[in-house]
Amino acid sequence: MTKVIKGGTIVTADRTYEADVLIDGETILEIGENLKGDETLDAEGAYVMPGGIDPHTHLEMPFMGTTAAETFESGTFAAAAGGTTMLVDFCLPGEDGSIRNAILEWDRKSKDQISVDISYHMAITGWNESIFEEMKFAVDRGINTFKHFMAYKGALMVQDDEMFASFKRCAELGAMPLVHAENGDIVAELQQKYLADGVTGPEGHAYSRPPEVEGEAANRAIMIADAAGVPLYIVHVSCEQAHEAIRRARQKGMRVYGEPLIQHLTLDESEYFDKDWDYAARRVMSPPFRNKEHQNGLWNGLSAGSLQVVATDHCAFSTEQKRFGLGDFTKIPNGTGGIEDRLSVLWTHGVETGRLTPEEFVAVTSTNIAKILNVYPRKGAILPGADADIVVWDPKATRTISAATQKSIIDYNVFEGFEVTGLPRYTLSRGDVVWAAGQNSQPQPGRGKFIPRPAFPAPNKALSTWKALTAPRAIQRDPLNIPSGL
Ligand code: DUC
Ligand code: ZN
Ligand code: ZN
Ligand code: ZN
Repeated sequence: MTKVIKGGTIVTADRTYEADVLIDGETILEIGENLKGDETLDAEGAYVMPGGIDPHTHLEMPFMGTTAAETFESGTFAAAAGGTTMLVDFCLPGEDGSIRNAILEWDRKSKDQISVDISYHMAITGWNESIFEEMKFAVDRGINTFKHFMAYKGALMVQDDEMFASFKRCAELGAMPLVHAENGDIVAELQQKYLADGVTGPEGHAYSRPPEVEGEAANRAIMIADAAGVPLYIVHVSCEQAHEAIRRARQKGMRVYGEPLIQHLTLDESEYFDKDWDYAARRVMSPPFRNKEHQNGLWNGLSAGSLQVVATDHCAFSTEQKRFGLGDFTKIPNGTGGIEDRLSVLWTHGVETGRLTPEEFVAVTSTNIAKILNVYPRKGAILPGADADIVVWDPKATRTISAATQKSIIDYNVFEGFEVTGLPRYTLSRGDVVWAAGQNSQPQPGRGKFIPRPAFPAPNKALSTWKALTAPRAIQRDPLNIPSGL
């Protein structure tokens, strides 16, 4: 069974050209002119792009005394409706701390529900050497990224020695560490200070997590990764302090990647102040939304290449769940959604405004992600042999974002009222049309697959600039690589 996507303009991360795409079963067979297939999808007036990849979601994840309400079924339906064909979800060990059991649990929960493809990042929430054996199991199963929380003291937070041990093991296994960069000790103390001062509402969340705590943690994680000789991916970069750390590291030759969220790019801290409690609490996430200056910095980073990908950190709670934090902002479940709206909001606020080219849009929503997470060119590419994960993008279609019409099962949307231009006409996942504008039909739960992401190529000395730890004594330099003056 073949399909041809006809009459569209193909946009990849490096070029834009007119051609048809012939799909045979699950993969792209040919790209060229006047192609014919058993079935034709009309792409006149549309762009044909690699399907979006959301590198950061938390579906049905137990967190802060409750469980994220977006399910694998509703989350992947929302993804498909928004042009996203793969997501990378965070797999979190349970009470027993076992990575192996966490993978089995995530497989069990997701298998019959997912309608687009997924992959996992594994969370490291503590350290002992037996975890190393389990990390091997994860890497063998195609999980090549390990997330470390530097915040959430008393729950998920890891200490520097635990991170260093884990990062060194990542280096050995050809895996890459990820960090949630916020200084959890300082956050915990600021939370108590604001509560003691009588600040109990959602604004206290923003006050207690200032950009400085994020910048400090980003710098610390970069140093630890460098010492361990491993690349580093910093999730939800929200401020200039963290961005600056990444920029500086990259300039020095370190492989450090930064992931801003569509929320931080378009929503600012005014969402927390002088608003009703529910409105503000629905927007509580970590890190919190920042001011316009930080926001502009993130946009600049995307165009300059110092930030490489755009994610959502989709971790969605109902209003009822948010109300667990009435009277104490530290108990408001942290998280917002965006899985369905990431592409259209980024197109509207990025491409339509001239901040990003269409090619850059494809790079930051798909291709760069596939490359950084080692699943390219199976995903993130319009090339013969690649999975036919494609979005036929109508740059003229418009929508007013609203919880009333979304596929997500959450009772609100942080982008409520946003007017967007640019929406999927068709979303294809491994050759199947999983979304067609106007048809509104739900893709088949369970058709999505787990996509293994193999270990990265052999650890390489080029991954570290910290010669002091690896070089023979005679040529040791100080940690900043400043010549010793001899
Ligand atoms: N931040 C959130 O807002 N939610 C989930 C986890 C996180 O780090
Ligand atoms: Zn996080
Ligand atoms: Zn998060
Ligand atoms: Zn997250």
